[in-house]
Amino acid sequence: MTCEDIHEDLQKLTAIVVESLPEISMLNSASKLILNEYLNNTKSIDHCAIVKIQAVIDYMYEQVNIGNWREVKLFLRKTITIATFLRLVAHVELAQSMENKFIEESFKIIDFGILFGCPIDREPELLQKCASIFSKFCQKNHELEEISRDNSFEVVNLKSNYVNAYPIQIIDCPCMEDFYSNYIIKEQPVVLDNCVNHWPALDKWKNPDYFKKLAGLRTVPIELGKVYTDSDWTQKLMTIGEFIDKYIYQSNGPTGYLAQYQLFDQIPELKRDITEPEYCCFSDTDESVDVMAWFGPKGTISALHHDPKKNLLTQVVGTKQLFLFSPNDSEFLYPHSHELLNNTAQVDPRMPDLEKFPKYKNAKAYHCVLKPGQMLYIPPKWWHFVESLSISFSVSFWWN
Ligand SMILES: O=C(O)CCC(=O)C(=O)O
Repeated sequence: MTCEDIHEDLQKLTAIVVESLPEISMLNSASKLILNEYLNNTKSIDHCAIVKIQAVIDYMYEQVNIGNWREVKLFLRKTITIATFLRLVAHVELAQSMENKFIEESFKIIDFGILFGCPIDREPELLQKCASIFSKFCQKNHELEEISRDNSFEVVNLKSNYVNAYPIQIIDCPCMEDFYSNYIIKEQPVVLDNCVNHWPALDKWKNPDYFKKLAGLRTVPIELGKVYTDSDWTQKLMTIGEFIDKYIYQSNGPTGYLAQYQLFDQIPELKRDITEPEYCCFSDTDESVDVMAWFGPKGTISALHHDPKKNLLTQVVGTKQLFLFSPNDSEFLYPHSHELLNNTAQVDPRMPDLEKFPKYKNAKAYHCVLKPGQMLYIPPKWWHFVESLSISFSVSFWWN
């Protein structure tokens, strides 16, 4: 892969992007003019063009951050995607050399577009494809050291023997019929053993260098702080490399957690290491399954909360302990009263404050320690509290 190859691959995508301009026909005419002009004549791109393209991106970024994210008009986010693509083309056109800085900057441009833009119909994976072009370039031209095996994340072996909690049943990879009738229909949690033994992730993800090599330069949102209900909790964008170095191995400072993030949509190469469980076919809709990554150091906590979808939480690296409660026990768990937080409860099941929350004594807690290769089925609306007992990577599959 040479610079010429990068040019050529981007040129092919440029033709597709030009065809998708009607998707943003509602855009103001000044911005439209800029995008049209430079997409149709990439050779005319100069430093002044970069300033104009960046101004379109900045303006769109301002627009999408006004009001409720879910109500943002799609054409604004599609414009971010298209303008980001053009910004990348401009970056390549004016590059003096293909040094590390150039590659780093390329990934920064692409990830901004992935995080704040949205897929265009003509090529839904436009920016992911751009990222792959640059990843290939990195692998070929910047030979990275071999992954060292002794640098693996530590694994903690613990038994589930929490007092005052019922252990969640563990079963060996059930047949589809058994899982459907006894757990999905009856809405019962269960730990599944030996269902993901074939996942390459179980071996590959043990090693932090694997992520650094594959995606170290990619930007992701990291949650900083102990629990999302704390007032000092915040989020920060950083590269996966920086996150691993500063937060996965950290012993002081705030906890950093790559939590509930659709990492596999951003970096499809990682998706090859896992497979969607067949049990997800028991669905009431045609909607696709949401696949979320949870990557953090020892001690990450997801406060007691519930979600609307079925969930297969799969432990890939390290160990987590979970407490579950049936939706029938909601009143004993003291959900927050604010409407934005009413799916989150105030009780910490590890050390419940019975003076403050006396009704908790009526709640029936279920507990498990989830080990690498195990999957926990969490039925919709079941309350769950999650604590990582070591460095941990989990993947959850949410579906309706
Ligand atoms: O692993 C965690 O920290 C939380 C997982 C979770 O809440 C979920 O998958 O719904």
